Amino acid sequence: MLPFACLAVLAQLIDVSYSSYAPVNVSCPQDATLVRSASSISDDEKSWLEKRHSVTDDALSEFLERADLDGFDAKDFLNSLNRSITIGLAFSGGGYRAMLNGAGQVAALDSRTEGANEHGLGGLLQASTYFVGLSGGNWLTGTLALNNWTSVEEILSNDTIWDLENSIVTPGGSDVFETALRWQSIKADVDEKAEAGFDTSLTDLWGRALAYQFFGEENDAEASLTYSSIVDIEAFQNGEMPFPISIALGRAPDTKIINLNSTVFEFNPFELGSWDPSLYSFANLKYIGSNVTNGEPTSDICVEGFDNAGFVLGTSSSLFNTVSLNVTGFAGLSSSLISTFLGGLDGANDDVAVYSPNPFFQAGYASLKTIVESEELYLVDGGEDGQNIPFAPMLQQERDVDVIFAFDNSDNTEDNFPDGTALVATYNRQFSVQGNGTGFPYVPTNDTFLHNKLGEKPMFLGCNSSNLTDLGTIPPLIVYIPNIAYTAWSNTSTLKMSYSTEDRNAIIQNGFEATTRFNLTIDENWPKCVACAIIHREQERNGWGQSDECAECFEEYCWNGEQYTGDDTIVDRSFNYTSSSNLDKSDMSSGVFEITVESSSTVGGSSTTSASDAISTASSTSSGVSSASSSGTTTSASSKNNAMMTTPSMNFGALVMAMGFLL
Ligand SMILES: *[C@@H]1O[C@H](CO)[C@@H](O)[C@H](O)[C@H]1NC(C)=O
Ligand SMILES: *[C@@H]1O[C@H](CO)[C@@H](O)[C@H](O)[C@H]1NC(C)=O
Ligand SMILES: *[C@@H]1O[C@H](CO)[C@@H](O)[C@H](O)[C@H]1NC(C)=O
Ligand SMILES: *[C@@H]1O[C@H](CO)[C@@H](O)[C@H](O)[C@H]1NC(C)=O
Ligand SMILES: *[C@@H]1O[C@H](CO)[C@@H](O)[C@H](O)[C@H]1NC(C)=O
Ligand SMILES: *[C@@H]1O[C@H](CO)[C@@H](O)[C@H](O)[C@H]1NC(C)=O
Ligand SMILES: *[C@@H]1O[C@H](CO)[C@@H](O)[C@H](O)[C@H]1NC(C)=O
Ligand SMILES: *[C@@H]1O[C@H](CO)[C@@H](O)[C@H](O)[C@H]1NC(C)=O
Ligand SMILES: *[C@@H]1O[C@H](CO)[C@@H](O)[C@H](O)[C@H]1NC(C)=O
Ligand SMILES: *[C@@H]1O[C@H](CO)[C@@H](O)[C@H](O)[C@H]1NC(C)=O
Ligand SMILES: *[C@@H]1O[C@H](CO)[C@@H](O)[C@H](O)[C@H]1NC(C)=O
Ligand SMILES: CC(=O)N[C@H]1CO[C@H](CO)[C@@H](O)[C@@H]1O
Repeated sequence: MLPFACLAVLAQLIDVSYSSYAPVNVSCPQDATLVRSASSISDDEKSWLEKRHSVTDDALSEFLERADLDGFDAKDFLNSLNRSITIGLAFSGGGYRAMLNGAGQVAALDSRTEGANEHGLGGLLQASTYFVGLSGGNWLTGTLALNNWTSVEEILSNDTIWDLENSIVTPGGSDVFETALRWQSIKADVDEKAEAGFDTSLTDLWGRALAYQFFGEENDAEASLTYSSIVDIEAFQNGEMPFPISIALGRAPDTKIINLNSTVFEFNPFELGSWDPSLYSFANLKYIGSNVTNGEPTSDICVEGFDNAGFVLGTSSSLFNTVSLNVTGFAGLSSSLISTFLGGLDGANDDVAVYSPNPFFQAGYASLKTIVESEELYLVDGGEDGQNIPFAPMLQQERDVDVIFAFDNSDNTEDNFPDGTALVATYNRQFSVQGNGTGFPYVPTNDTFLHNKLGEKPMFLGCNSSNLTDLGTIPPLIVYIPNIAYTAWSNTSTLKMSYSTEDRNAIIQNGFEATTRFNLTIDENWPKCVACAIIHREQERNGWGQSDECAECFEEYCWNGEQYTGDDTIVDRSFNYTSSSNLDKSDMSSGVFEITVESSSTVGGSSTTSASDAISTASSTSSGVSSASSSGTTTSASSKNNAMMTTPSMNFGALVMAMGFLL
């Protein structure tokens, strides 16, 4: 045990002054308003898309040729269209489970991955336009994009990125000094932002800590790296990488987030904003942090650097609010420790990422004034409204997406597999005011999903446009790919904070297999069927028929549209997901499968679950949002074992607990 005082002395001995995390003053860009209406995509995105589409057209042509559909000439087909086919990828939330499964899933689409072209869907990533992540999924998309558009294979050969052997809370492992120094330097960075006059929140600490895992330790974990700096990456400028987007939710002060009212924000390399009527505005991302009124800077001095990369990735995954914070409620922890880590933080809103000043202050485009009237903007974890797969940016008609590949690594069931709840949330939202003309195809209910074992293989939704004419608009076709366990128990807890390199790699490999129908051994025609899904909306638009081969694929993979209404929905994992699975239920008690404590999700100020309760009894009561699958906190706490002591969770309560042990 290292006495706390000792740490304080240590901190003074070491130079912990870094100059780069705090935002800086710059002169404002000339005659530019910093906020615009969401009535279209930005001019920047438009001109970027031209470059990207010339790359995706070629990549898609190659992908379709490799798929080798009967009597189909890919070049002729694409040339006969008067537009480019737009493909989007969506990676769900679910902590490190989602990041790692997502890594395997994206590797299966990446022609840079060994074996992806031979027994996977290699080239699909190169043919995709949008690359959207939420929470744990945004750690994946953000790590790839912000490391100079690296690949999963490159990351695995790099021993500093995604080193999860030690948890984020105790990065030094058994080396308590290393851990103490790490937190000390994180604290110094956040203090510096506060000293520069900005409100800080726990998400600042969280985002800085994440940065060490995503960007390596050099340069103080890239303390000054911003999300908007993606526009400087050569691969982005040349249109050689897809358009990364990270999702978060807006929360008006003292409100709860519910699905139909949430404001879905997107961070993209150019902008931060929302298509939802409650905001309907986009702000120039590089200058958020500047004082503005309706997008007009209030002085000549603007601010840059607020969109710190770690902070943005932390915002999308700001899970702190799944356990309401009650700092004074922590028994047995010295108040000096707490005040050290919370000193200078704004106590009232510790559970959200604080964006102050609000870039949308008095913006004139919102139909609901709650967000634009506040001087601060509060953002929370992107999955809190149950929409754990980030579809929203790709359902906007302005973006004109043909097909979305949706990777669902949610933990809806007792044993942390998805049950399609995220699909239901997005389906329902289209009929609310916030839906605003977005369409989403009919989806199976969770009961149907479980009863019909729809989690055992990929599924196409919205196959037939003529059955979708009652919806506001014809939505993209959805290719849904769930987390399926073939060679590793990939259903780890959302709150599992450390992974041995072996387990990490096993889950990534399994993600590849889940995306490729077990390396095409279950269905060698899988790439053909994916090709059929990609070209389908264009065939429909042009009134071209589908080949027999594609019709067979649709028979195999399209949801039949029938809902199950009985009550036999219990899933017994002793069945094989497929006969090719190498796993057996008995493995579940060992290997990488692990059960850990979770607390039920509570959002907003009115439902409070004291963190100390959650920690000491692992049972919490909640009047919060029951449908929030978030990054996977649906399951009630009491049904899971208390393993908090050995598996610190990513909520702040555990962070303080762990520091308590350490010190
Ligand atoms: C930035 O400008 C504001 C307003 O002029 C000033 O109060 C603040 O001290 C400046 N910050 C720095 C770091 O110079
Ligand atoms: C593209 O082709 C479709 C179908 O042939 C047609 O309806 C549409 O007007 C065309 N759009 C443009 C911009 O040429
Ligand atoms: C599936 O393919 C991946 C990528 O080539 C490979 O790493 C993995 O070992 C393969 N799985 C099996 C079961 O052969
Ligand atoms: C980024 O990657 C490109 C290759 O895609 C390489 O040419 C360039 O040097 C890299 N830039 C940095 C800063 O590493
Ligand atoms: C690992 O990644 C970091 C950060 O991008 C980079 O500086 C370093 O050179 C990489 N190391 C290896 C061995 O590739
Ligand atoms: C949701 O939005 C509707 C329409 O603006 C409003 O009437 C309702 O009170 C909101 N519900 C919540 C819980 O904020
Ligand atoms: C922004 O406004 C706040 C509050 O009025 C002020 O403290 C700060 O100095 C301003 N920042 C700049 C860069 O003008
Ligand atoms: C926080 O915890 C203290 C001590 O357990 C308790 O008295 C107080 O009511 C709690 N506050 C809230 C907002 O739950
Ligand atoms: C399906 O979802 C509903 C609503 O969220 C929930 O009440 C029900 O328990 C779920 N069914 C199963 C089998 O999990
Ligand atoms: C077709 O539309 C009906 C509603 O009109 C819906 O209930 C059904 O599930 C849809 N079928 C498919 C395959 O989506
Ligand atoms: C599991 O797969 C094996 C091998 O294909 C098969 O023999 C067995 O019947 C399957 N078990 C279940 C419960 O489906
Ligand atoms: C298609 C559609 O309904 N668009 C609306 C979205 O919301 C904005 C702002 O409220 C309206 O102006 C659009 O007409």
